[in-house]
Amino acid sequence: MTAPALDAGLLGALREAVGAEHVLVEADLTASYETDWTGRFTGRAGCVVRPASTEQVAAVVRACAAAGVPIVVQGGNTGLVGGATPAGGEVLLSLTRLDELGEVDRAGGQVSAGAGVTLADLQKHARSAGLDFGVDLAARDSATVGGLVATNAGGIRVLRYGSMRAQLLGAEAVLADGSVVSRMAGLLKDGTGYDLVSLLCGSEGTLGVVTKVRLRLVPRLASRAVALLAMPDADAAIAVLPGLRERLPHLSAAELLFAPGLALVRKHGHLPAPFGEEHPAFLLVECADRLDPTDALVEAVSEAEGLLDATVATDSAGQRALWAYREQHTEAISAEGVPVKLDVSVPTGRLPELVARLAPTIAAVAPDARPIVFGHVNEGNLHVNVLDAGELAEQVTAAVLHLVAGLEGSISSEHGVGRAKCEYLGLSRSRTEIAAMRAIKDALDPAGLLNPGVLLPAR
Ligand code: 2HG
Ligand code: ZN
Repeated sequence: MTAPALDAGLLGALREAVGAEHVLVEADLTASYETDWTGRFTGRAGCVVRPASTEQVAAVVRACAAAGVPIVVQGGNTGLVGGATPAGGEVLLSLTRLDELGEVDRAGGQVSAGAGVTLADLQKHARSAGLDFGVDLAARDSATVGGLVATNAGGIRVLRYGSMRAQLLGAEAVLADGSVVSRMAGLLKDGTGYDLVSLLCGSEGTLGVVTKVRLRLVPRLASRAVALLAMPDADAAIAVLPGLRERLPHLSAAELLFAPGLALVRKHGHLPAPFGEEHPAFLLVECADRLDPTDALVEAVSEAEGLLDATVATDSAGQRALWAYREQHTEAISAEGVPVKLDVSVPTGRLPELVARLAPTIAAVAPDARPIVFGHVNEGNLHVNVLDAGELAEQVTAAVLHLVAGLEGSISSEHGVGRAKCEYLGLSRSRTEIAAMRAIKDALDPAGLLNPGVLLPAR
């Protein structure tokens, strides 16, 4: 695949904006930006540009706008829906050099972070000031703040702190014409009209390039207890959660996993079995508090109905070992093959029905496919990874997403819509909503230069 050649005038303007060494055109330098983490999405960029400030991003966007060349925005390249991979010929704007972290405002419980700061660095920074950041997820070492905002990322602590949008107190962004909006004061109350910051969150780079954000921090809760509960089936695992939530005000995570996913994690991660016997379904729960939450967790777990077995870890090595069973799912699945990746949610009351109908729905269109299901049970959010679907990948996608829509669910819970799901957006959003989204897109990006082909379906 040869890179579509960019106009020499545009390349010159980009080099002037960010410095020649930060405009990459050679295939061996651009390759790692052009294929997504899963290997499912790939495309040649006209070039990769690596700005280091909002001003440089604005200069790049102005140059691209003048030349009429579209832009794809990328952070840590950990996205799972092709939203940050070029389709062909775009300028790929990599924001990883925007990695500045401001001083933690302990009085306000806030911090400013550049779009290229990794989640792990943000967490470390907050913790060094005695606070913490409310969003956490397995890709923490590579995923960047900009990508978390673009997708309104969720992760493992939504139960306690909400998704990325709930952490966002302000943002700085470059709009499609190169103008800059900056709302970084971190106001806790602001009733002055449309909330552009909130609108940018979840817009997947289609309305503006977020370069910096102001984030809410949460108290640092250093005492943790983690339990893995073995359950007879999904229904029993799901049914346990309301009781745990009521009894454990410090519950901070509740994750669902099943034997097939655990088997892959054990195989590829070379991990021992968590229990002496094999079990069909598991709930991983964590409590976090200032005082040790172990006793409360043990008591609540011992009263859980349908429990087949349970193990509780109080030291951090044991806790990491239990979390590995859940967090290594994505990598273990990828080590096995390139899966169909779906990320769906349903109203929590309908979660048992979704779990029950998934396997037969997939088997009806792809009898040899292997579904691996896991997820965030409190939000009714399942990650449906399907291995060995082969040429039936699109049929599997359509079947699962229609099933979810029939249960009043969302075709994308926390990974975004990207290129992968945009043709299915109408299953979760009405014509009126999509028309309103298009009107917003057309108003802010009339030439359609920002992430074309992502989020909104073709007209
Ligand atoms: C997780 O919860 C991530 O671990 C990734 O959202 C899910 O790989 C997936 O399907
Ligand atoms: Zn997830």
